[in-house]
Amino acid sequence: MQVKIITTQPYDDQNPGTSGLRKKVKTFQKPGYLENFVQSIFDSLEDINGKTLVLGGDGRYFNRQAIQIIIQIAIANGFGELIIGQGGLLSTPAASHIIRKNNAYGGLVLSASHNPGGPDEDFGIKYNVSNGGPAPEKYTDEFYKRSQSIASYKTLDMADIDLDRIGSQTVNNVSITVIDPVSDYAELMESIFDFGLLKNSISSGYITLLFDAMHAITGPYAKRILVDMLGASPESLINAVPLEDFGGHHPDPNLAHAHELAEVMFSSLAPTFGAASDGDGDRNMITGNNIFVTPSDSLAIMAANAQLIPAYAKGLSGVARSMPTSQAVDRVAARLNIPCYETPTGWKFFGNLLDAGKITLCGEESFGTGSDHIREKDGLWAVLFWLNLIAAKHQSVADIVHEHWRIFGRNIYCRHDYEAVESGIANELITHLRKLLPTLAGQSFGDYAVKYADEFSYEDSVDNSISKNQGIRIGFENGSRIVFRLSGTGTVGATLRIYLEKFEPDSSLHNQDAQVALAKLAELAEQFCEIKKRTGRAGADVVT
Ligand code: VG1
Ligand code: CO
Repeated sequence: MQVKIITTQPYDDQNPGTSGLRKKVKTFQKPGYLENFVQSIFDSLEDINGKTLVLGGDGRYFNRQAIQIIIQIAIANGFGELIIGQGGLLSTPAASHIIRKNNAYGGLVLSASHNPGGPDEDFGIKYNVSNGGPAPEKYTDEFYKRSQSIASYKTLDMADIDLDRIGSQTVNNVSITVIDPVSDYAELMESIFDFGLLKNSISSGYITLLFDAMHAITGPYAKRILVDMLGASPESLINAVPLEDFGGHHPDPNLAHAHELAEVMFSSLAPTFGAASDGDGDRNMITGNNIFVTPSDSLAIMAANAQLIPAYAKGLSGVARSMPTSQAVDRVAARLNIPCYETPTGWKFFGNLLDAGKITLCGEESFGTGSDHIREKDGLWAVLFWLNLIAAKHQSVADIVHEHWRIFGRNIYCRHDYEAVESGIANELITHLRKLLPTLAGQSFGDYAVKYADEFSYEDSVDNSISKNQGIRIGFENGSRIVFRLSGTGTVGATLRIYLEKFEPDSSLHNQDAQVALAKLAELAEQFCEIKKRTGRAGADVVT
């Protein structure tokens, strides 16, 4: 088949955000839009000739069409092998593992994660490098630069590949293999956790569970691992059939969007453990009978108990968290006498630390936790980690959390999101905060004396790259913090995230409601940024 060179015009908005390029499906369907971005990626990469590329997505609307388009561009650009998840499906963590396992050159993951799907909703594409992790900024900057001057892309006229049939075929000397999307990942999970113990705890009835796949990618993964391998009842899974529009919901595992799960977990019918995962399977929400575990606490608890999990029995080399994530894990690291790194938001910043063996576990407040087993956050891994902890400690989720707070104190934490704010208003707000910062140092607001007020800048300790303007933070003498950031994953206007954190050492105060405990900080946040005043809104759209 003849390679065709198609003339194209650049689009000016192909700048990848926190996790790849995310836009409305309608944008991706504009002539040459997807093609331009994929070609810009391939143009930016060196020596792709004959190399292996992994392809898969979260199954959202436009996934199948996009995979066929990418297959043609990849063949035309000289890749030697394509490995594709059956049905065009791969969870983000499975894609990361498959890249690593096959020593692939890289992979393209099609997902807009927790954003809704459907013809009028979101689509996304992300390039992962050979370590299985999201491309670092030096790559994404290059992709963007290339997209601004692209004049043509390469493709082929070829029949669609049958994505549903597992097996290999050769097209234009390129080997194309459709693989089962679950098997390799399930095998990896079995090598990390004590499946024997988990099976016994489930069959004896000590652990009962409910997993909400939110009609997204983890349905088939959860069925294979939790039901087929570990013996949980099929009723343990809800919304387990992946749908192109996620049933019309946001596949976002938090108490607001995973409300079906939340209702059961906060009722008399609650099983011992409940969890949910997002569109592409990299996020997790952990709950127990009448308790919700904040992602920041989850990371800290995992770190404190990791030695109970077979793969981490030898201990942790270090831990890392994104800047807005609560400092609960810092306390654990100090106790374990291991390093704790603070990185900007986005999993790509953990890659170098993981590759260098500087950290074993890492996480973000946005329902993401993971380890050195792959280079993405991993929803089902977190679920299995918690199940393994419950089984090994023979404690309920609530007991594990309360015990942790007794030992380390509680970092009371909450995030307020104001979504789809008009971009002009959001930018003015940030400019206003930037001007305010130098005036805050040394000021006191009731019990809150400002210790520092700055904009987070990160220097990677492995390659010394510097990332500036990674969030505005105001820290107080009593350990409390307020952080402000604009989201880099939204597709409409701007989303302002306000992160509030307060340390509470006194165990008699550990059971207070987070919103009550953080009320004063929320008031200060409004005083500083004036989001309600500027937008006329009564409050945040989502509180997690
Ligand atoms: C959000 C989260 C961030 C996460 C990113 C991708 O980014 O805050 O922690 O890494 O989503 O997660 P932002 O820029 O909107 O705050 V996922 O599950 O969308 O791949
Ligand atoms: Co995700």
